[in-house]
Amino acid sequence: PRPVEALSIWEDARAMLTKARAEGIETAHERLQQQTPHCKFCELGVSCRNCTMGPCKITPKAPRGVCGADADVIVARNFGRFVAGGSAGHSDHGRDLVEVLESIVEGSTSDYRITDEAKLRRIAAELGVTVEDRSTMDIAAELIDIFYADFGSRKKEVAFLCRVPAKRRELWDRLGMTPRGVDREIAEMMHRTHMGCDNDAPNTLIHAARTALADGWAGSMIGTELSDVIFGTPQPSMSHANLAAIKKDKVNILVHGHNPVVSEMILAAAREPALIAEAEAMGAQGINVAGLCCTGNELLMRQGIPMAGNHLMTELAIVTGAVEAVVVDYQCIMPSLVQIAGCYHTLFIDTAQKARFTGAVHFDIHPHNALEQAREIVRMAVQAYARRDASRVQIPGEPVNIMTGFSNEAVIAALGGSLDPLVQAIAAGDIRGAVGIVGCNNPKFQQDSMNVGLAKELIKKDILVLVTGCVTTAAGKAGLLLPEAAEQAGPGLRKICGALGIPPVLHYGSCVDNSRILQLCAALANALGVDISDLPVGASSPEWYSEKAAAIGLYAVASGIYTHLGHPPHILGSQTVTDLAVSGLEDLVGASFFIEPDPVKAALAFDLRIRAKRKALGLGE
Ligand code: SF4
Ligand code: WCC
Ligand code: FE2
Repeated sequence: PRPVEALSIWEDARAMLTKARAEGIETAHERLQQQTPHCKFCELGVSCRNCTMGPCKITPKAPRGVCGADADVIVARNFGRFVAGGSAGHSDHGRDLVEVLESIVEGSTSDYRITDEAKLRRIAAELGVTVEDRSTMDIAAELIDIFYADFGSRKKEVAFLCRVPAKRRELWDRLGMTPRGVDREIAEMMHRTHMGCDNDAPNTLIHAARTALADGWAGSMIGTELSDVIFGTPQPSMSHANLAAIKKDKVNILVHGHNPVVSEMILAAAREPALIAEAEAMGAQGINVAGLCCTGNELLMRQGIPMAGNHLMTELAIVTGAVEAVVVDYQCIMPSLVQIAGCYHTLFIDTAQKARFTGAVHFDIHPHNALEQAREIVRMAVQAYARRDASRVQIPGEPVNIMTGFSNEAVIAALGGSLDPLVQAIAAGDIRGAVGIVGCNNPKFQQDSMNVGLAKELIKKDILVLVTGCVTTAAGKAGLLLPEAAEQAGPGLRKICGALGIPPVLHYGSCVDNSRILQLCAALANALGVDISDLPVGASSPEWYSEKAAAIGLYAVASGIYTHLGHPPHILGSQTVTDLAVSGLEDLVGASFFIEPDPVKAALAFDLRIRAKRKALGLGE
């Protein structure tokens, strides 16, 4: 086995990997070794299973599948479906929030309510809904119709395109990239990639971009905005991160997955005095809820709940032996968690009909029964505390403090009510540009080495960093989400952070909250009267693994944002597709991908790009 030092940069991860090995528990790292070397054809994207004349794989001796599809067509089709999968994930998450809002309006739930009425009214007005002299529920009802329609086929474009700079919208119209409806684009991608349909790789990729844009500017954006409406718009607050967020003397419940709909209820139940009393009666010092992955981000942003870990920490969190229950909804939940939980007293509880895990305890959670079900789950966790084996408990290290809660609303408030001070700071060169670092862990990389390495390099160059998803915990554990981290930034960024009391790396939320970054870029472009592709900004997913990350990367590029990936998607088997991704898209949409495994070199590439964009805007370097 590889030394644990090579697998992760973190002490808490290394300690738990060592414990897992001693206890005979297998993790993603071991399974990656079992899977290596990977199938070369799949890695290059040149295998096709889209019909039963195949499966086919492209080789120099067999350059076409049975139907005649060549490597370009097969790679483009596979990548298109990959992006459709990712877009479906975020967008179905967004739809779930529309359904919760609908339950609120219909009165079929009292567990959820509209927390940020002002935001609901603001969004409605933005989308052309009459808000004067109307009740919030009335407005909400109309908004629900608009958002449901965004998923369908009746529209020419999704609602939030009103936020996109005019130049960009014209460009999308010209290219056939304007997203019309979320489900429509996803379904059309499945159709196009059926045998005998879209057999022109660039054409398939344009639709892949349209599908991703439907995710970014509709599915994800609806998810973010309605989460704020229902659970509150994030405001800056303090919390902490790493495995020490798990408490030795408390009942520990880890929430994992993505949507705040379930995890907010678990948290609400865990805060109820009666259940806390039950925990104390079991000899515990209370109930501790900590987060994993994105639902952790959601609770962190709005409720200050600590983050136990990101993607590659999810197995290791259970290995502490101190977790009573892992409660999941959907996405990024390794099925191996069921087996690892089974090695301890840990309950693994799934809550969504669309994400069941063999061997899990299942709760069917819906808006009308959510809090009641959450209470039952918390009670089970409290009872599991009695079965904890103290001799197997090991919680490594001390938690690291973090500052969280940077919604655009919070940022604008911190700037005194408008984006102008930020525009001025960019114009003056104190902040030379901004890069969103987002996405995952992948056992193919030393955990968080690139996520953290890139963030550190960028802030040195006076480039503001925004983080979401699993990069949040990485940046947090590295101490970068604290105002003190400004000491590691260049002089300009240090000055601005000092004046505002903010970190040089801002936590912008979960993966669907990348829509907040899109919205910010659009607002900046509109403020300057330019297109998003003219801005000195970039995006990066250094250690990405998921279909969702590919969709995010593609909507970023299609929105005009130069985007870094630490490793390529499965497209290298097609020169046409690869060339388009890393350069051809630049001519079409004013941005492209670049692939770079070295964080120092990636930061240099961003630096060059930002330099060029600043010059073009007449801002000096
Ligand atoms: Fe083979 Fe074409 Fe069928 Fe794909 S669609 S499996 S390339 S015959
Ligand atoms: Ni978003 Fe990546 Fe984490 Fe999952 S939770 S692992 S897609 S970054
Ligand atoms: Fe996520």
